[in-house]
Amino acid sequence: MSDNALPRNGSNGFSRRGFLARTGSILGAVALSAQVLPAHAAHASAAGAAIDNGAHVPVLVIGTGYGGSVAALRLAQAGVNVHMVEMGMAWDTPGSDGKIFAHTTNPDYRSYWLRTRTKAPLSNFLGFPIDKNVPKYTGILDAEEMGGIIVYQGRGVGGGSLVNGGMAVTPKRQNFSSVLPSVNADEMYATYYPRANAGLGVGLIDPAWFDTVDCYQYARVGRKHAQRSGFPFVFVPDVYDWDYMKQEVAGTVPKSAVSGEILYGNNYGKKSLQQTYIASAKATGRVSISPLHQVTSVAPAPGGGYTVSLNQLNTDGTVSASKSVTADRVFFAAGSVGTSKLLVKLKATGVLPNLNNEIGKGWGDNGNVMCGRANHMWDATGKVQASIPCGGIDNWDAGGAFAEVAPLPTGIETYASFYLSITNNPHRAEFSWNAAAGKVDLNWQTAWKQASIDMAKTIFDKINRKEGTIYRTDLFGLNKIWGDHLTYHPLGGAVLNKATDNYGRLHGYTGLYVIDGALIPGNTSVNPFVTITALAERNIEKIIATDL
Ligand code: FAE
Repeated sequence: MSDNALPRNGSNGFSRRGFLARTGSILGAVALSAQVLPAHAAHASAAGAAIDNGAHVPVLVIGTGYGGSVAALRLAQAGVNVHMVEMGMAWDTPGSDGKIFAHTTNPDYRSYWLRTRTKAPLSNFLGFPIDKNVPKYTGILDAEEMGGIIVYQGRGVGGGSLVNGGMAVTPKRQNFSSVLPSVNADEMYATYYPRANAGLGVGLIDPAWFDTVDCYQYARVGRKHAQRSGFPFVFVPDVYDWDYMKQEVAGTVPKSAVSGEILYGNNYGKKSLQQTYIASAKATGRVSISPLHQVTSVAPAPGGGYTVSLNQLNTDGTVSASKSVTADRVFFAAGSVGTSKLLVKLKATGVLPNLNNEIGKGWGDNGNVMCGRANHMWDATGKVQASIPCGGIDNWDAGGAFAEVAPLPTGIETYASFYLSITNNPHRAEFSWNAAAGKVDLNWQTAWKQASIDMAKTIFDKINRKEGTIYRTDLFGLNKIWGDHLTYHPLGGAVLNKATDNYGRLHGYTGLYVIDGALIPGNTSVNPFVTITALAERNIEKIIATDL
């Protein structure tokens, strides 16, 4: 979810009746049935014509998340025609309920990437499991199980911006040298972070409004507890349209954040990449997009450039057509996991043998770990909670943790405070080719999260001691305090200045580039997409100036 995750039910929050119905069904009184797919596949519509078999394009971008969208826009503005290939759907057509995206509380066929059962990040509520059966569909959120960790990723035109909470955080300047050691910080903070923030449409909540509005009571409780224990509480910028949220509260526009939409898409209010970089890229007339096309191979073409193999997907995940196209240049922007998996496979299977031995290395989870605290009755967190977090607790320098105060918008008063911490976890994993299974593995160990738990505890043990409160044990299973099984923030696998040069040019192959979260060595000290965007802005500027 935002960088949060909530079990809820009913389009206007987790109603008491809905909650009872759900727990009843979980207890066996009523079986949860799979929803039925609409007769005709909504959402499969393409943003323009799909690429033809045999086509040649000057630039092909694999993936439509942050890195890919920056590359497409800036190349197009420089006069280069770009084709973007995206394995997920276009997400531009309403379903039979009139909405493009399913509600958080009522996941349906739109919600998960080719799963038959939901895999909510926060799997339990009051100890009861909340997952349910859904039809297999090319839905918006991928809960990709990579050995010791579940990596949540957005699927569709806009990548992670479709599902995330929009928290748009620039790392503190003094931490930047550990985030991207080979990058000039002066340039980033003077030019590329401001450019990224402008391009993304980042804004800050009005602090006076924050102090009064019901839907941020949970965050005010979070602030009070942080400050009473001596921790700084900082407002966190977001790409959500704050004026729109005020109108939601006033009841003058359809509700999204205030009704708890998040994780499976926001129907209103959030400036995803579809509304920002991708809209600008399309407006140049030089960018076209093929949704439901998955890249399977990139190989040197006999006459120069690269041959790119694609599978066109049906909405049940089956392949409707295999295509082969050529491109003079290829940008890998399939996200940390997507780019790493492609490159590791292509190197190991001899398709791109000259890639260097750094491919697949330096992967981290941005130290993500979740927890909840049980408050006293006098510290109610509110029935209505805006799904967009707006503040965090900063104990990075002293304890290695930055904790978002996240919503738990169940629609009932839970007296719970919920947090997603980003921690300075030192562990890095490596992707490798598993020839027997024909797939790429990641050697992350669940036990490595203990470092993150210890860092998060520097905040929450102290708050619990001060407030006389305890951890919630009902959110991630029975008697389980820590959500240590997942990440929302995969980073690394083709690290800048190691697998690539200092601007993302892959070693070994002229005209192949990495331009997404795979470049960042495992941690950004805050939520990552502003840094991914700013780094892409920096790199594409250099590439346009020198390579084209
Ligand atoms: P990404 O946005 O993942 O885009 C990659 C795209 O490539 C995807 O659309 C894929 O479907 C596509 N793709 C992959 N493989 C292929 C292939 N073989 N062929 C064709 N297409 C392919 O990459 N970050 C923040 O900064 N703030 C937040 O509040 C926040 N909240 C989050 C909440 C959730 C639930 C999740 C899952 C993530 C959140 N993130 C947040 C993380 C953020 O969305 C993520 O770091 C970026 O989206 C990564 O950007 P990339 O450009 O690397």
